[in-house]
Amino acid sequence: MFNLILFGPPGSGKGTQSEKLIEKYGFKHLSTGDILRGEIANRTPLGMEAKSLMDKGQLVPDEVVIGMISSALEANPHVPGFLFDGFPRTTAQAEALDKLLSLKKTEIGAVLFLQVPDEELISRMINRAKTSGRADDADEQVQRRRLDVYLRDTLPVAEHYGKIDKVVEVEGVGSIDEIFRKLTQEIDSRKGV
Ligand code: B4P
Repeated sequence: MFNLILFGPPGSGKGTQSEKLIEKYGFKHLSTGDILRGEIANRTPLGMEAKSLMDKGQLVPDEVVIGMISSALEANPHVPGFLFDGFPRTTAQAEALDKLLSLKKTEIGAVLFLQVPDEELISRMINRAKTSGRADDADEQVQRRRLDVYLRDTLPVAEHYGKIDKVVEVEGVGSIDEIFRKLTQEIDSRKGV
């Protein structure tokens, strides 16, 4: 089993690249953002709680997302690997993920870290707002808050995995295919393809 974290700031292209990676490698895609937006669309109590936080650019509580990931791991015992997209977003989430994977006798193979400058991130979110209908994309103040939350709460996750030499920085600016090629090179060299 080879498990991957696609890591990077909001709007860095994690969702975009995940779609291509799951098609190529057959990973089970676990996007906490997508799962939460599904809960919102279904108007579940969890979705309603998450929406008010997400619309403000804040993170959903750790115990909620850890519970979602734990259930998803249980529900998928026979997959070639998991692709975590948008998770972990805090050190507490990373520590919980490590424990959950070790119970399954597996671990994170690599953390691919998409590098994109702030101004490019803002411009991508503004563009995505035109089609996504996402409240967290539409307002520049919320976009800036998401970047602040990322720097404060999420960047330490890269330090967590850096200590065990799992982080690989990948340039996230350029064409989607070019970035995909770089990601697949890194995966293939680690999977031993
Ligand atoms: P997410 O759904 O994870 O979304 P994201 O970080 O905004 O975007 P992503 O990096 O996937 O960018 P995309 O490919 O779409 O999070 C949303 C919210 O959910 C969070 O703010 C938080 O509130 C909550 N949440 C999620 N997970 C959580 C967790 N674990 N804990 C707590 N809260 C959590 O790309 C962005 C845009 O750029 C797209 O329009 C795309 O077309 C474009 N693009 C992509 N690649 C490009 C390229 N190479 N060049 C130009 N444009 C490109």
